[in-house]
Amino acid sequence: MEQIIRIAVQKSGRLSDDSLSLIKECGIKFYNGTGKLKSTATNFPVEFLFLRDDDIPGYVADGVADLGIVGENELVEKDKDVLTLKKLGFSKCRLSLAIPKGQEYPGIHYFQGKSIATSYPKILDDYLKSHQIEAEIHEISGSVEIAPSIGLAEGICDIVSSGSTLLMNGLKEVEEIFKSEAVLIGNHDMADWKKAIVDKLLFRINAVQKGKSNKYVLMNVPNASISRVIELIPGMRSPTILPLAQEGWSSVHSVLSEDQFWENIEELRAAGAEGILVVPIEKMVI
Ligand code: PRT
Ligand code: ZN
Repeated sequence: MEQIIRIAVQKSGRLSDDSLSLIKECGIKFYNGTGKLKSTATNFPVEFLFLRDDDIPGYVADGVADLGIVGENELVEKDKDVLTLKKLGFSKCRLSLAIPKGQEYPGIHYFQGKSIATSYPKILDDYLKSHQIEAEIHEISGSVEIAPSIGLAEGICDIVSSGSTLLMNGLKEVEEIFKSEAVLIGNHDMADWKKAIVDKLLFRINAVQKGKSNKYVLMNVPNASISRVIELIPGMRSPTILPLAQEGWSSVHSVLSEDQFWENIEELRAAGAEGILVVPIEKMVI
């Protein structure tokens, strides 16, 4: 039998583009024709299943898929026994409680005895219990934000990203109850040969993620300032220093996180660095 693992990804929705981009950035090539439910990579032992996100935790728990990419909100709500292998840093959002904007909000006890509409009854129930609030949970599968205006519930618990959906529906966010981002999940009982493929994939994902959070920077520095500049941008092992054609100057190359770069930019300029270039890194293996 061909040794190949299966990854479940969302067929179409807010997770799918970033999931597929990550896989492509890992150098994995596959054909993703519209309407396809399955696709096999041409250069890595993996087959993709394109599914609704709601089904992904269950498919991975049952071993129909070995891995899956899903939002933490969906994972915790479905409460399936799977491994969380890696946070992926995209599809970030929060699950929040919201109420009509004209209402005063004195604190979480506002919800005592109230009705709340949500597609996430488990996460909401856990949250309310942990705050000793008894409320009536109305589970609905979509358009949660209209529930208060049609008299279905007094508040809602829904995913918020920019907040504009709440605003458009005359609601205000009052409690953030859960933070979510896309995660790579895995089946608990994978054979060793499958784990070896998963390790290779995780190695690639790490290289892509490190590359994204770091930048390659180049700058011209007067030789007298090189030691100060090295202190500011120490790099992976140490910066590369190349002489410029103009005497007394060098080109200093280093790798640093984008945050570190912005934190040190003023000091770099004060040390005499000029002609500073910041270049994206595709992959980074340390
Ligand atoms: O068809 P399928 O079941 O696969 O997809 P779906 O419709 O259930 O999910 P989808 O594609 O909408 O979202 C997939 C995952 O993306 C979610 O489970 C979250 O983990 C994540 N995510 C990130 C979001 C959002 N951002 C988001 N903004 N999921 C939903 N929304 C919706 C939210 O429900 C609300 O209606 O966007 C609206 C709020 O957005 P703002 O920007 O107006 O606040
Ligand atoms: Zn869904």
